[in-house]
Amino acid sequence: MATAYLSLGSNLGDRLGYLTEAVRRLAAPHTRVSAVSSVYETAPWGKTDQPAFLNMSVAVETSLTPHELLRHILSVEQSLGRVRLERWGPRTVDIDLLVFDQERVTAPDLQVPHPRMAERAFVLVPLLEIAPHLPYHEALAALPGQGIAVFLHAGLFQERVDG
Ligand code: GSY
Repeated sequence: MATAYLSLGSNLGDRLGYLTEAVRRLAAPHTRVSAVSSVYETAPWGKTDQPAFLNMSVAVETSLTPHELLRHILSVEQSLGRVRLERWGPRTVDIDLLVFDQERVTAPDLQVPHPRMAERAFVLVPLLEIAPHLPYHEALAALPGQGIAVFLHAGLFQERVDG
C-alpha cells in the first residue's frame, strides 16, 4: 500500500457539495481515504477574476500505481461534471495528485511530486495540516499571504462525508 496526498478545489456551484461528493467517490476497493483536512476558502490564484475557491487535501492509502490513481482521479472529476473550458478557469472540482510515497514520476501526463505545489499556499496549508512531516514548511513560510481562511473544520467535513 502506498500513501498519496491529493489537493481538491472547487469554485463553481455548490462548492462544498462537490468536495464532499468527490471525497466519497475517491473511496474505492483499491483506494481508502485515510485523512481529510479542513476546508479552506481561498482567493483565486492565477486568473484572479473568478469566484473564490474552497480547497482541501486528503490522504489516500492505495494499491494502485501513480498512473492508475491518476485515472481514478480523472474519472471522479469527470463524474462530477468537470469540464476543462479554460486552463486557469472556474471548475466544479479539480483534483491534483501531489505526492505518492517517495516516488518521483516525470511523464508527459503526470509529474509527482506536483511541480507547482510549493508555489501555492492554497495547496500547502491543507496538505501540511494532515501531513506535517512533509518538507514544505519553508516553502509555505516564503509565500506571501494568499487570503486563506478556514471554512469548515476537518471533523465537521468528515461528518458530511459519512452523512
Ligand atoms: O490549481 C487548481 C485550480 N486553481 C485554484 C485553486 O484550487 N484555488 C485557488 N485559490 N486558486 C486557484 N487557481 C486555480 S487554476
